[in-house]
Amino acid sequence: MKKKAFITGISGQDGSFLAEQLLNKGYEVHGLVRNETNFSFIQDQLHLHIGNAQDGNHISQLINLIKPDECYHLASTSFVSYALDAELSIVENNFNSTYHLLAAIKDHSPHTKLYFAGSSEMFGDVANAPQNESTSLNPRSIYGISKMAGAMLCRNYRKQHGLFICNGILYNHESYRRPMEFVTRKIAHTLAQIACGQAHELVLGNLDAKRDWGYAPEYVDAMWRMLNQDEPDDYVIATGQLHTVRSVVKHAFELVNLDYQHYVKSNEAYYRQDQAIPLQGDPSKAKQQLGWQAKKDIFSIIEEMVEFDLQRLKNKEAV
Ligand code: GDR
Repeated sequence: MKKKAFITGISGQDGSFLAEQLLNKGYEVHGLVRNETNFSFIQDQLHLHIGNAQDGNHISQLINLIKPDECYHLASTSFVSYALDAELSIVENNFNSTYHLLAAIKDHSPHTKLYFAGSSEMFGDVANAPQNESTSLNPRSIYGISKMAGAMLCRNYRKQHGLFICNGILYNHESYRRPMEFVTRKIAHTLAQIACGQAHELVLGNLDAKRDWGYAPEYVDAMWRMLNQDEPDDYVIATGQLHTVRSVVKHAFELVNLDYQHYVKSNEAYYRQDQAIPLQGDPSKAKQQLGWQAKKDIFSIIEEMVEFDLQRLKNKEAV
């Protein structure tokens, strides 16, 4: 019999790559979507359910109906903001949906294995780099706080109810499917516009900010590997390499033979709070236990993203 997977957030960057990989592995793939918009060329192979991850009754019905072998909880507000007020909706979105899924699995489908999409933002203000699974959580954004709360709830359900739940602690992971608000896609998209004469400048925040960036399709493979171990556990998924925003921008502009210094401006409006010690992951546990290792570096990733956006503009396709 086909294995069944249920993905919340299936229309997002990670959800869509994961759905493709699971279909290729022969899974029956179900996904939760907010509305009936077309999002992917594989849509006709998927079982899509319209609804909201915060609707506890609906989630409970879906889990009871599908009884998936694997559930990937990717739906969340994913943009990191450091404004701590007026952001109750981020906590509600990211925490309540996790609670509803856990309760539904416990009550209706305890054999379901759950993947929770945690984030390096849960580490927040760190004392040391690189960080691993034992590093204390000290989030500094509402997003990080909401993810930490979700991950803690997952750990407790795993321990108290014996459910198979894994927390992935994922560092930044990019692709041409990244939405525009994230820095890599902002760079690729605006550069393509500049190269096609449709824009004249790229305004970014702190060019010296450092990140540990990897490739989204590889990171969703790590999610699947976690759920296909004998025992549930938590894993840091990262490249272990830090690069500055500046080095990525410079490389991107060189691809179209332009000097970034003539086009790129830095505006403090886009600055984030300073981070003395950067978020840099130590993926040794994932390598040892999952046989997983990041392959594509941020420079090849941005190349792919720039090529994609140039092609899209040339074909006059919508973003
Ligand atoms: P991040 O991703 O907040 O790390 O969260 P983002 O791409 O937004 O920022 C990466 C780094 O670039 C710097 N930066 C800018 N960022 C944006 N968005 N826009 C700019 O103009 C700009 N200029 C410089 C930022 O300061 C930051 O240092 C991502 C998300 O995917 C989260 O959901 C996920 O949990 C974490 O990664 C791990």
